[in-house]
Amino acid sequence: MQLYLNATSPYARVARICLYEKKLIERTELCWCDPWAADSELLQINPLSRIPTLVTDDGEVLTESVLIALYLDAQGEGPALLAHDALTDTLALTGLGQGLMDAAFNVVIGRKHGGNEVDLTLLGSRRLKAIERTLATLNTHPSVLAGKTERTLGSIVVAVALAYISFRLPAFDWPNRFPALNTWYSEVVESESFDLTAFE
Ligand SMILES: N[C@@H](CCC(=O)N[C@@H](CS)C(=O)NCC(=O)O)C(=O)O
Repeated sequence: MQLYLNATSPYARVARICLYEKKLIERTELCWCDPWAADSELLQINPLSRIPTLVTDDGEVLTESVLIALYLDAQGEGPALLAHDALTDTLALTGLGQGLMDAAFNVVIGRKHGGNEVDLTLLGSRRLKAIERTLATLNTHPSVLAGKTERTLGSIVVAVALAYISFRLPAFDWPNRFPALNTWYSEVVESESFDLTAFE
């Protein structure tokens, strides 16, 4: 398999973490790329020019981090990332994490291309408020309060979104403001899969 990625994309990091968790990393070539480049190799296989993009051993091209994670879950070894007996819990957490990641990523891209004043626009302020509300929701989420720190699709996506906010939007200062979430996060990320994929 081949995974197209870079070192700063939270979506690509989810896919890479899943490769480690499912013991598929050795079987995968990592193709480092710039998804924003106009004439990249990535563009030849994915018209959206987005990462992560996974090329399977059969030559199928998969996009969307969560869909790639589901494919890897079916292909690899070890505990299920989306276990049937915890289906709704895992999907609920995955949705919150993916939404948090989308809001944070759009704030970062908005500021990069439109300056910090983008935060004052209707969309900009909606995204910032969405991040704030989602952090507060996660801080009292039943899975967080119950200390469910197994690495599932849900906990992985949420933890990567939180790591991305620390990396790109440190002013949120979520680890100090949401201590229960920080305790949960610290346990989820205690693994080779997170250590070896840190944002750079
Ligand atoms: N919903 C997608 C989002 C992927 C995405 O937006 N990736 C960014 C990098 S963080 C990208 O490749 N952007 C390039 C572009 O949009 O042209 C997923 O979950 O994989």
